[in-house]
Amino acid sequence: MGVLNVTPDSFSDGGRWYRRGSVALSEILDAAERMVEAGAHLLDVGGESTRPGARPVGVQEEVDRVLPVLEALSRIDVLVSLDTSKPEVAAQGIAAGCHLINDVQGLRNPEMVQVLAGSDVGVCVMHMRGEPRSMQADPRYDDVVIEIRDFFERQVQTCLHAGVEPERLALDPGFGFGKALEHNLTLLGALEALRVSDLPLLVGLSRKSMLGTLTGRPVDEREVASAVVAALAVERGADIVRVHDVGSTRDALRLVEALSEHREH
Ligand code: HH2
Repeated sequence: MGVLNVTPDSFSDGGRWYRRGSVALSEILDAAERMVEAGAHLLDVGGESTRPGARPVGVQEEVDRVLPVLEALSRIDVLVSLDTSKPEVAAQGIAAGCHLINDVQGLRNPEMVQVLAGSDVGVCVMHMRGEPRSMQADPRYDDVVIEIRDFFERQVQTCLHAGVEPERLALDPGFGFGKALEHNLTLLGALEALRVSDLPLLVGLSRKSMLGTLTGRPVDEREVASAVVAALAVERGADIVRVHDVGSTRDALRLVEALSEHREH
């Protein structure tokens, strides 16, 4: 899953495709095509940054950012995901043809569940502790794996009761969303233990501050670390990786695939 943020303030690609209130549509289309050529199967379009401390945006502002991009992407052959937690934005994205709603608030808003139940798109349910404004202020868990697994189980049940078929669901532990470094590392080491009902696991570690802490590198120098950690995540059970650098991730995943075929020899 390649990341395309149409925001002025995302932590790594903020301002790249969205400047002075307007969407750089032809540039974003070029970037999308490059990601697809590099091996992305799915592109994740986001109109609101969720980095710690980010300013929330209103419905209309988010729609104005993402809708032209969704319409433009419908012209290329790729699955498109919309990263939103607002049911009104999701409804408009679905009408514009997106294939998946990626909700970093994990369907906290019951209206989101209703919008999804009335559609046939895929759904990524991500775990976030608290709100982006304050989520990194001393997050604590008794047992981070059990708490996130319980959360997944509850949200899956909510979806099933509302009529969202299980084949449409993917689950994401939400690395860096209300988690300290030790929680992120524990989760990465326990991915399979998070799996609920055999549903696919999505993970987003690309360029995140955890990688900065571990390597000492600023956000624009975390490509290698991101590719390595994506490969490790896939080895440990991740089914979808959300990344900014598709080509290097693809290389790392090819190596994992080749090596795992020869594991027993
Ligand atoms: N991480 C970010 C945004 N959306 N969605 C899922 N499912 N999983 C993630 O880990 C995830 C996500 C944060 O990264 P980014 O979009 O690059 O930054 P920002 O939130 O600042 O736009």
